[in-house]
Amino acid sequence: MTTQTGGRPQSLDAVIVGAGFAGLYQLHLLRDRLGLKARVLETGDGVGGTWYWNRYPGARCDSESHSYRYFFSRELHESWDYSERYPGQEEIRAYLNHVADTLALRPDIQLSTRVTAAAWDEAARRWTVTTEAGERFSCRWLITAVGCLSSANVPAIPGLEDFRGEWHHTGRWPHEGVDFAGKRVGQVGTGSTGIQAVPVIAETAQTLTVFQRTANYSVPARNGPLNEQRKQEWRDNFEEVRKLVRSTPNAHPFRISTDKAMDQDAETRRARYEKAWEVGGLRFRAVFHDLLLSKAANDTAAEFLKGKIREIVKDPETAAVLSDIDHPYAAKRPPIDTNYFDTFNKDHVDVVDVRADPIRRIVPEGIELESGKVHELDVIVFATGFDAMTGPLLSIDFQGADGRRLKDDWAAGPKTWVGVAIPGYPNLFTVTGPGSPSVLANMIVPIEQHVEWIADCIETMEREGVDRIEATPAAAEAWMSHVNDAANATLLPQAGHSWYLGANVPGKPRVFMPYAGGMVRFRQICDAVAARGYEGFAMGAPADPAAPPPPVLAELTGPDAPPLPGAPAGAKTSLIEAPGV
Ligand code: N01
Repeated sequence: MTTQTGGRPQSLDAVIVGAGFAGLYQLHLLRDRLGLKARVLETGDGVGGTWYWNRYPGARCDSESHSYRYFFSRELHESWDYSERYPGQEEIRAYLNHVADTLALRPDIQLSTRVTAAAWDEAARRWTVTTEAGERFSCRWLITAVGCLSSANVPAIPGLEDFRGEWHHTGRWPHEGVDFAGKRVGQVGTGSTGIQAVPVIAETAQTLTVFQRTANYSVPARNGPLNEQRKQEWRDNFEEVRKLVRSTPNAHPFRISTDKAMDQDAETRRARYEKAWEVGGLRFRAVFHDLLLSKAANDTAAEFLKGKIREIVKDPETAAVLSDIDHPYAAKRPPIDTNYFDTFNKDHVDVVDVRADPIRRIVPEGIELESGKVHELDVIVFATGFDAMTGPLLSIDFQGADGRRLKDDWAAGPKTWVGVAIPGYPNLFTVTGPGSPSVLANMIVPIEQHVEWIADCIETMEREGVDRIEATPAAAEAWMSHVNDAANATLLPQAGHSWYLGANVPGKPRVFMPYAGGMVRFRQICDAVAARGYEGFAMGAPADPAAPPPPVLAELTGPDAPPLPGAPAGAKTSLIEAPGV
């Protein structure tokens, strides 16, 4: 591999940062469809992105196998079977390696390469990308495929450096694994990750103490092997599944009911929840249309789920701690599990309520609480989440037009035009950036949509000889205001401590980052932006700070908006009809 550490940077048409689902597909399109000289730069020493890093015990996707895969190629689809209802981390990583081999992507992926900075050169109309090792690349197009949840958030608890045992963050799990046998393990965090890890860690640990700050709902995943008949069914129904995931607001392969919880009598409601509990998984969210729109509706689901915790967990005090949930169901990302609550019935597993008695510090022997009680531990597992959405982007020192810096421009929160472009940063595209539906949907679908939209845009610019494209400030302002309106039309902001709002990272601005207006609406808006000659963008010259907001947004989201694609005749299109999650 030729690289330059001094002198002239290596020249490419496009640099893609990250070799997960987004980066691999972006490389395929730019190189194999557009014929560009493109390279992926990836920090890890293998492909896989999220699934390369998150090797913690129990790591598994919450999207169902037949929907958690690329949909752009039938051949690729037919060349791969997952073995279980939900794909495990190892299998997803194997799938992405299979994709890299099948599409012969490896020669254009540079591993073990962390991008640290990127600077826009206005005169040359190119980006210079710099890596940690000091290599430099010059490119016309720069695409970040860095994921939404890739900056591990290790809480700044004093004393961690003095801890005598070992500690690990789930998002940076050692490749050789961690041996818990005979060890006293403490786990901090009970989000989707923590809830997956607890039952598996408990299988071998001598003791497991779970430090819970916010109690959480969880629905059984009902994972299990897929038999041959089911695998064949998914192969045969490729087109149907593809159509389905592209037609639902959350991009999952099931429809959200049009029935409202409060229109049912209590008995019918309960029967519907019971059935969804048996079916398992994120489908529980789809039982009623209004679960994220009406607090009264949500309360009925919340009470049902809290009741289940009290039924499963035998010790009433433990059950009370685990079911003392302070936010509406699904206002934070709803976890699904395999035996999570049941695990607390084991004698060697316990929960500590660190909202009642907060963690004061880490001492050499373990974790000390405000009350002075010390929990002695050999291993601490931080299942404490991520500096989500903006973290991975801000870990790169982006210097845009006129020397502006992204960390300054986003000091009060991120600003993008349809999640994909940032005013002041020409020719930079952010796959599933802040303001995209991303994490509120089955990720593969928004990733494919963004990657294809970016490839189409670059293809148009290359064909038309446009060497510069930049989102206007007014487009980004209007979009973030719409993202905010979409969130406020739901109960999502009511989980005040959620990472959707950036509330899990001290000092981070509280801005609702993902787009809750649904994937169907989002695709419709992005398609219209392109069809109308890239509205909201300036082409060939710097964006005019005084340009008006793009009319496309008001036309597609205002009171006279046309129906969403696939909506029944006569359906209205108000924001609250299309919430994601
Ligand atoms: O992280 P989280 P995660 N002291 O931020 C607690 C995706 N995912 O890794 O809620 C004590 O949700 C924190 O407490 P609180 C999915 O999108 C997908 O679990 O801030 N506790 C919380 O309990 C998910 O949403 C899959 O009060 C502290 C936990 O740590 C996202 O990743 C599987 C603390 C963090 O929960 C992130 O999930 C797994 C402190 N100082 C995850 N700091 C798939 O299926 C934090 N906490 C694809």
